[in-house]
Formats: sequence, C-alpha cells, structure tokens
Amino acid sequence: MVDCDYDYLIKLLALGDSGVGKTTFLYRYTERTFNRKFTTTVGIDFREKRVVYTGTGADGTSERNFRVHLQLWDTAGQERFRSLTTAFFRDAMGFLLMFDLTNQQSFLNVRNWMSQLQANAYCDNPDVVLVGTKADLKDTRNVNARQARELADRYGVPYFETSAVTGVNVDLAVTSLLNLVMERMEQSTYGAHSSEPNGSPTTSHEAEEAPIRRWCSC
Ligand SMILES: Nc1nc2c(ncn2[C@@H]2O[C@H](COP(=O)(O)OP(=O)(O)OP(=O)(O)O)[C@@H](O)[C@H]2O)c(=O)[nH]1
Ligand SMILES: [Mg+2]
Repeated sequence: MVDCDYDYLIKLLALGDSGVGKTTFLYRYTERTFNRKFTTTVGIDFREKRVVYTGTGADGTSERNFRVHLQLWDTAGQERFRSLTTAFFRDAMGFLLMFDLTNQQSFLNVRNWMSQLQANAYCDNPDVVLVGTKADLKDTRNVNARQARELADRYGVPYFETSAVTGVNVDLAVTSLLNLVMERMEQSTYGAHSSEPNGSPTTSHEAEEAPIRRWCSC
C-alpha cells in the first residue's frame, strides 16, 4: 500500500564534486547523526523525511500547516556518472549545491555545477542553496568565507557553512531550500490565479504541465 498521508511530495537534489560530503550531509539531516562509513555513491540514491511547512491557505493570507514528504536525491559526484545524474536534475524542485570548505578545487567547480544546473534543471534560475561542508575542520579549511558569500550573492542564492559532524546549519540549509521551493509554488499559484482543488499550491514547472495535478500519485 502506498503511504500518501501528506500534502506535498517535494524533491530536492544534492550535487557537487565527489567527496564533498553529500551522502554524509543527507544522512545527518535524516538520521541526526554523523556516519563516517560511506563509500562513494554509485549513480544515484535517495533518502526521505517528513516535515511540516507553514504556508498560506487558499485565501492567500491565512496561515496553514502542510505535511511535506521530502525526497532527497543524492547524486554521485564522480565524472563517469555525469550523464546519469544530470538527467535527474529536471525532476528536482530545489538543489543543494555543495563544496568542501577544505578543498579549494571543489569550490572552483561550483561554477561548473551551476552551469550544469542551468542547462538541465526545470528552468534556468532554479531554487538553489550553496552549502560549504566540513566546517568542523577548521585547521584544514581552504576556502575563504567572504569569497564563498560573494559567489552566492552573484548567483542570488543563500549560503550556509555546515558540518555533518556537529550538525551545524544542516537543518537550516535544507529548510531554507524548502522555503524557497514552497514560496515559488505559492507565487505561481496566487500570481497565476490557479490552485489545486483543495486550494493548495503547485510548483511553477508542474503548474505549466498540469495545473491541478497533485504530486502524490496515489
Ligand atoms: N570532518 C568531516 N568530514 C566529513 C563531513 N562530511 C563528510 N565528511 C567526510 O568526507 C568524506 C566524503 O563524504 P561523502 O558523503 O561520501 O561524499 P560525497 O559527496 O557523497 O561523495 P560521492 O558519493 O563520491 O559524490 C567521508 O570520509 C566523510 O566522512 C563533515 O561535515 N565533516
Ligand atoms: Mg555520496
């Protein structure tokens, strides 16, 4: 039996160089603990979590709690999986673009990942949060906070420095991305004067294809 006791299925996707900590970050977010045992991801994987999002109701002004089922797609950073992983970009609603604060090259590669996103995501300015990982490794840190913030500002996206070891900013990074995705949905719903039968919003890219379709497929 399919478990469909939620209002929205939201698909977020983590991307970035191999070894930046995508799998470890997502595990920390869903299990609330650090696991150092992961080996490199082969192709694509996903984790899930239920959260509550407080948004606006059908009238566009009153507050309402929505039950959100988060699907967190974990992509392989290795080059050999690139065509497979970028094929998943189109279906994701928001992106955690990650680099390793102890690895300058992974930061320089953020520009390439952003180009990949712009070419393959649902639109050319998708909802993205820039995440610097391994903030606990202060002694081997190799990326300047100002540089990272400037890059995020240039792209107009939020920036967080996180650690899967301490948990710092992990929830905040995901919640910020979820808020961006949900706000985009609300704007597309109320801006376009369209809504689902229950008055709750749909995403802009889903709305274009099927204005009254729910993500929950049951
Ligand atoms: N100290 C520290 N180590 C971390 C952190 N996050 C990940 N790591 C370590 O970094 C290494 C790579 O982590 P992964 O999560 O496998 O990296 P990935 O981005 O999923 O790599 P691919 O699957 O190859 O794309 C592992 O040894 C992790 O234990 C962190 O916040 N702090
Ligand atoms: Mg991985």
